[in-house]
Amino acid sequence: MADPRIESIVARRVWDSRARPTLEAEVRLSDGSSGRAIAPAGASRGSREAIDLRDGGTRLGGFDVQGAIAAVHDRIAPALKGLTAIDQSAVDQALIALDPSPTKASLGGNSTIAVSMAVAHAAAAACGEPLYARLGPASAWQVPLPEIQILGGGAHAGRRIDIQDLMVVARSADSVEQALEMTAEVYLAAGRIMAARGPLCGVADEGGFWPAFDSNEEALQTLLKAIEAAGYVPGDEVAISLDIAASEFGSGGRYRLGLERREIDSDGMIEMLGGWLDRFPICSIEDPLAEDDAQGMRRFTQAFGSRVQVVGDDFLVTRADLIEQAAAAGSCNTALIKPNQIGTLTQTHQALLAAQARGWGTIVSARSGETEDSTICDLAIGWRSRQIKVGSIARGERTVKWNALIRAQERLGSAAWAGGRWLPVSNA
Ligand code: 2PG
Ligand code: MG
Repeated sequence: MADPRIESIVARRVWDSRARPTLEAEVRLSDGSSGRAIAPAGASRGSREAIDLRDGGTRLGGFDVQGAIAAVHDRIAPALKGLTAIDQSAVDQALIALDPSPTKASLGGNSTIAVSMAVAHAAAAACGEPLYARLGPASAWQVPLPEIQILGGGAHAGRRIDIQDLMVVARSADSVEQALEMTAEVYLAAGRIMAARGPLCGVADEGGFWPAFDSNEEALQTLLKAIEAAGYVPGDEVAISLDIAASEFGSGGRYRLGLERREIDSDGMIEMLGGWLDRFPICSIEDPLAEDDAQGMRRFTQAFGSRVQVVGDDFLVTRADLIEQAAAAGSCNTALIKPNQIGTLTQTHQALLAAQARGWGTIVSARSGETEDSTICDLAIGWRSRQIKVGSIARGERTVKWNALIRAQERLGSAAWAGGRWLPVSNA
């Protein structure tokens, strides 16, 4: 039978976890198979990442996506019609040819990533395989180690504290099942501790508890207490992972700690974070300095890169060229991989391969605005990314991803588990 070709592409408006519109693409193939995917949306965005094409104005806060939907119908669909769906690279090249700008400035990364992922799902359906099975050889499939948010902050919690994500990694877990159970125990313990201190104020955008604290460090102490209260050995069994998201409160080498009402420079940040690495069992730290602070990022990595995973998110924006530059400069040792930061699956894979080729770690990541789309789980498994980041263990747009990993682990068996013992702990 001839390889199925793309027959039609339809885009429609659907909704994300922040009551904002987003775009779903549905691709139909000549053999009757189909696939769909939904674009996620970030709140703490790197300035060099692909744009989200939004309508602007006052309706729906300016977030409507009629323009992005029109871009799919008027420009993308005619260009992709007739292409072989199982040749993802050719499909993505056609998308890139329509908008070669690194930020997908005219089509929007939301339009292109929804279509790129929907084509991949349609091709998998045509082949009768799960998507991850088409992304790499069976010997490479791996169920990734999750980092899971317990407390939300920064741009996801009205900047109530400066740090954005306070997460845990179940280092000693023997399966993703166990990692999720351990994380749930920590989450529930954190909820009890916070309720005992005063009213629980609900959850932040990614399902972690709303951070009603007087300082950033108090949030860290609470997380440590929650790990202990859940009965785990901090560091050895359950370690802390932070996303500082420093670009949200720092630029030009100055960092404004809103909650503590003080401003520090790059050295001050490195010193403050270094103190946390000494005092808390931290295994990973993301965007410790702002995206424009290449010097600071290099100095931080030189000082602490052997003790902790240093992750670039806003700093690298899933771009292979920026990952190569950072590796050459000695900045970061791990790349966060977000498909909508670059806009096609092929370019996302190139970024992941660039990181892996330099011996770096990779963390495939969701966004703060999410839906029931769980494509990133397939990417992490099929591309053998050792780690994954999805937000918390509460709210359906998060648990749909964790539950997908549970099913995958069941199918692939315990040998496919990435494990977590290999991650260093900063104060061990
Ligand atoms: C991040 C993500 C997820 P956002 O910064 O890593 O926490 O947030 O999607 O808002 O960029
Ligand atoms: Mg981040």
